[in-house]
Amino acid sequence: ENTRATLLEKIKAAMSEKRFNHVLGVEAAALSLAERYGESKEKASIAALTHDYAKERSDSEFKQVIRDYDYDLDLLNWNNAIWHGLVGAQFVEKELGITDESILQAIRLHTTGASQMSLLDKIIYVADYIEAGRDIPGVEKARAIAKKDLDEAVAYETKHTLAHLIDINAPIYPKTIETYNRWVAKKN
Ligand code: DGI
Ligand code: FE
Ligand code: FE
Ligand code: FE
Repeated sequence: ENTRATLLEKIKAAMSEKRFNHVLGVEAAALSLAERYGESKEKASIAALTHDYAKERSDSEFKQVIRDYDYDLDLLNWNNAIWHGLVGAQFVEKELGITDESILQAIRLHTTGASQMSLLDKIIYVADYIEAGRDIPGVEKARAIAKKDLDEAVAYETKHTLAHLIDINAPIYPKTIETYNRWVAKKN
């Protein structure tokens, strides 16, 4: 049975103490956004606690899941940064028994965002960026925006993440571009 205590225990066992503290910070930020914007706090809590559950899995585990569960095989050309959410939701479903599709989707989209995002998707995407332990340049601005306009916070985070990735010559996953086009460029 998935009481909060058993869920926390499984999550703690799956990651470093540093990452576990990040997850608790994301939960606190997500609960605050859920309160402010009218989302289920229980869903926000579970999605936040599980969003990085698979992040410390090996590349070979991800590749096996991509092959075994009929994911787009182009995913094999990417890496943990892209896999741990998009494919990581599969581990959350299978190992933690979480079947709520809205929670699984928020986990899938938490790194890249998407052109279409539910309120819960936006809350997890933004909470991951603004949680109290984060020390990203501009995070204070992101926190202030998140209190006023969640869509604007999605846009701010997307723009700054993309600018950083370009700065370091990182490959951009197509879904990240889709998120930029919809929420930053506001292209229909
Ligand atoms: O798992 P977290 O560190 O809490 O945060 P995250 O899941 O939002 O981001 C993980 C990493 O993924 C972060 O370093 C930014 C990076 N990322 C996001 N979009 C893309 C990306 N990396 C690449 N190469 N391409 C992307 O499109
Ligand atoms: Fe993540
Ligand atoms: Fe993020
Ligand atoms: Fe995270």
